[in-house]
Amino acid sequence: MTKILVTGAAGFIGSHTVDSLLASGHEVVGVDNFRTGSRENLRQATASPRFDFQVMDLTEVETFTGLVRSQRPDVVIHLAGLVSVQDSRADPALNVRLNVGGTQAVIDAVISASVPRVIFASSAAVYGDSDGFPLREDALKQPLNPYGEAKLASEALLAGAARMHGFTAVSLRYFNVYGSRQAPDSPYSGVVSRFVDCCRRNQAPVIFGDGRQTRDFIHVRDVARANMQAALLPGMPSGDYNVSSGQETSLLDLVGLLRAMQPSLPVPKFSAAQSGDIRRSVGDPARWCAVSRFSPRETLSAGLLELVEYHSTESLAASQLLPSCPTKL
Ligand code: UD2
Repeated sequence: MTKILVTGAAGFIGSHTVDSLLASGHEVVGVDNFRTGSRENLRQATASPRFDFQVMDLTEVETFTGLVRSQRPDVVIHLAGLVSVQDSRADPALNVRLNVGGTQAVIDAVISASVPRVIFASSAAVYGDSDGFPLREDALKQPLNPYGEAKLASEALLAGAARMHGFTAVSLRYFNVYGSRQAPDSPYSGVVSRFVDCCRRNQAPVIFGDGRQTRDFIHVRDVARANMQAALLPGMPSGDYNVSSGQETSLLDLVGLLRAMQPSLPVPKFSAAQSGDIRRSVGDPARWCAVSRFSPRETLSAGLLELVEYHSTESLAASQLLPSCPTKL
């Protein structure tokens, strides 16, 4: 049994990672400050006697180092951070404090507690306006926002510390992650969660731009499995790895898949393209596949169908619980 400390444990990717680790029989210490994560995401995990949870902010460096020193995990999976690209633009200093400062706090703690391995949640945002598709790890890195810059800086800090102090540092560059527990209700939510929510409401999805921009969608269970493999594989080499499906899907294709599942979904509306939007994104997963024998298990159509069905069952259950709408309040 391996003991793994997960930062950002109550978040979208964090909670799925915790669930996978517990299901495989490991001991997990979860840390989260609930800035964006929720207790609800940890409902399954908290039922396990092998799960310990601490409400904590990584930027309280001494407290966090104290926790890592007392728990002595075999691996730290560092997923905590400012997750919104828009927030990183609105408040670049907060982005540096949470996304670069948070990584430095993890580095300080693992050195102090002699933790032999760190897995870091990096992002396809490090490539930004790159070329040569599918993107390989050595592609040009030109982030288009402070979030991508902070991920790139964190990768460099971790790799440097790993070389100097002799631990293993693995940065996993997730592409567009989708799946359950991704909030659909913020203007900054991922496109899949927003469009699936449109299915639930039977409302027209709004496409920013012409819909020909592409993304590489990867299911959160595949990402959780990649995190677990990176944490547990014997002799895992330090380095940067794409965690991607290798499949390039346009937004028009995404809407087409959803309309095939739910023919009543209204045709999409089109709105102005978002500034700084990436035109093409698809990652080559070959490096990670070679190290881990990883191949994504979840196809986009099966993953979407599961989400659409999950949300329709949820809204049916909610409508049965709710009293009928009052005509006047
Ligand atoms: C995603 C991640 C970001 C970072 C980046 C890496 C999310 C929310 N963001 O940004 O954190 O990792 O990838 O490159 O996961 N769109 C619409 N209609 C909508 C919502 C979005 O047309 O209602 C478009 C949007 O303009 C973009 C595409 O859909 O062209 C994907 O948008 P996104 O916010 O899901 O993800 P992205 O790739 O901008």
